[in-house]
Amino acid sequence: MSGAPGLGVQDLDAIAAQLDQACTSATAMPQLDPSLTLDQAYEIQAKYLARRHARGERPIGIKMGFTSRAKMQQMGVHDMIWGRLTDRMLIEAGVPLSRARCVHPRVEPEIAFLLKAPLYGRIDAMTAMAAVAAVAPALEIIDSRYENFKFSLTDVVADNSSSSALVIGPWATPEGDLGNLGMLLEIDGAARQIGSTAAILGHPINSLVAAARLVAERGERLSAGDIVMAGGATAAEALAPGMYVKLTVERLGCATLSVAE
Ligand code: OOG
Ligand code: MG
Repeated sequence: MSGAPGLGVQDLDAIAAQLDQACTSATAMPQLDPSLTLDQAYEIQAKYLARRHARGERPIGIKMGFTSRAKMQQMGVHDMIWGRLTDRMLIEAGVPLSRARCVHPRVEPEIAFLLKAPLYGRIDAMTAMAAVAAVAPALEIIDSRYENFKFSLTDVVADNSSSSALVIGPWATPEGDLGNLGMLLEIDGAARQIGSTAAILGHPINSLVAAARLVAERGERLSAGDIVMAGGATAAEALAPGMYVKLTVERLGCATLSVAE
């Protein structure tokens, strides 16, 4: 048993299996029991990912969520969260996203960090930056497994923070200040979101600082070779078949995605 009365290990396993099933079958499910604690939600997330790892998926890092005001406002959740990334989520350049494999996918503009050293616990921004091997423009495809993309903090954490897929643009060694780079998200050639890396906790490195602290709270660590997604800088945009998405980040270049049926 762990956490709140009434929800035992069995239940957490069952919820993890239900989320896994919702994801693999691309079918929305109802929100979870509101009495779940945040600890239990992260436990469900770990159990859900353990199922995916048992099927051969490899961990590649983590994603941060709700690191910008725009994202908090869009979803009505005001606490930072994190989720686990696997190699199956990576979309190679030129490979389309299959809409049919998602419940109701959305895309958001992000920055990805690639680590060259482990990070753990309370660190400062200088330490975090020294552990960064490369940065890249990145698109995150989020796909809540809950009906109508509606969730509470514990719901979304259990659902691996809506992780679905990601596209990473060209990696570059970090040069100059990353703190206020323009970000333009276009869909089919029309500007849909315009922002700045400054929207991510004032500076995207602060998201890496927070990531090191938040994973340590769960007894985990970031390792060399890990990818850390800093979180959406703007609100997310709904995806439909036929769309072509392009993110341009000042000085870092582009990440693109096309959506198939
Ligand atoms: C939850 C995931 C949030 C971000 O970048 O803020 C997130 C969601 O919005 O469904 O990925
Ligand atoms: Mg995101």
